[in-house]
Amino acid sequence: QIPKTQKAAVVRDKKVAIETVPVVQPSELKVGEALVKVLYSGVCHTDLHAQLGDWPLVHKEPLIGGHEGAGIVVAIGEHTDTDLKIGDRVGIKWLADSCLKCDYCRQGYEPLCHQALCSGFSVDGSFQQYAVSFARHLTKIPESLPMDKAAPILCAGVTVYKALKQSNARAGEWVVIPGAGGGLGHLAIQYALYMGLRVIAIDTGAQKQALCTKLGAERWIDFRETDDIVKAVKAATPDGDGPHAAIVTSAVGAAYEQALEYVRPHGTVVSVGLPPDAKVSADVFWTTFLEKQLKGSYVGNRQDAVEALDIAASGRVETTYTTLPFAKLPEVYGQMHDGSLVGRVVLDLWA
Ligand code: 8ID
Ligand code: ZN
Repeated sequence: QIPKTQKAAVVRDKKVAIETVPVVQPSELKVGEALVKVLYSGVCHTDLHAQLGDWPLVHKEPLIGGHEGAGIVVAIGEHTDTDLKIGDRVGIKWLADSCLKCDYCRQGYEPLCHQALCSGFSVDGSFQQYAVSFARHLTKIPESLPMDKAAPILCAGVTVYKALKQSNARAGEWVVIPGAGGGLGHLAIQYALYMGLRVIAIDTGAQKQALCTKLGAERWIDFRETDDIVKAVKAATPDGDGPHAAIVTSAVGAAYEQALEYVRPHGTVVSVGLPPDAKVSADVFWTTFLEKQLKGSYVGNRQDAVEALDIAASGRVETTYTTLPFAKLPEVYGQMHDGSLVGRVVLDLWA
């Protein structure tokens, strides 16, 4: 019942096209691998970076992108040590595999494993109807969470949830989210509220403003209409000292420029967005004198993924997305590139 061919979005030479490609058959799976029938996949800005080839990293070529895949296990490689069963609902996340034995994996820093493999980058991802993934890194999707709603949690959700944990911001404190109207940002607003934080959203345009406000951001700053971002962010907190943390989810470097300036003394800037060639400039005197911190946060581990999905299953976090047929992917990249996408797009692989 597994077909011989399928539809896949294939990147070649910085261009993406929907093609018909072979399906890896169950008998071809290696130990540790599982075949997942992908129902939905979210589209992350990372997929666009991969297509454009703008990161200082090399991906496989040709490449099938996608790393927010929600699907069903249809086959498992022989002799695989796993609790997964055929029919299980699972998520394919960015981290496709890691060794689980090294220093980093043992401490739960799985994304830092030297043997880490990334879905839709170093191995083919979820922009195909049948994806091969690794049983030990697939994440079970809670029964009560619909598959389309689960998809964006597998990268955007887990990433911002982890970043918020890394910020050390506690209930009652303020967090600013540059990029709040995008895929990661609109989920960051919701996870922040779930953690009891108060939210300042930065992005641009009436639609993103409406979304951020609806989701519970108490302050809105339009980066295109504001001359002095530092002043505006500081003024947005009751004592004028600025927020306790910034979760920067913008895909362009400009959003990083003032972040260390506007967080309050002892505040933390968590860098999440991955613009190529961007720099954060930190004034050594004031960073030291005011005890400010800059931290990078890169996706999350298996446990973060389970927690992020659980919170979504509770209904406290919900993706604002548009579901589109698979074939629309190139157009979605276009909108993402010009910044007009609000929230997330989820592709229906079978529409
Ligand atoms: O693990 C990680 N660190 C991780 C995981 C997943 C994604 C990092 N990322 C990276 C992506 O590779 C990308 O660089 O996070 C970035 C954002 O991904 P996304 O949320 O999927 O992108 P989006 O939906 O396009 O949202 C970006 C938002 O930023 C706004 C845009 O308007 C958009 O809403 N933005 C821009 I462009 N410039 C801004 C600025 N100067 C800005 N917001 C505030 N200030
Ligand atoms: Zn992603």
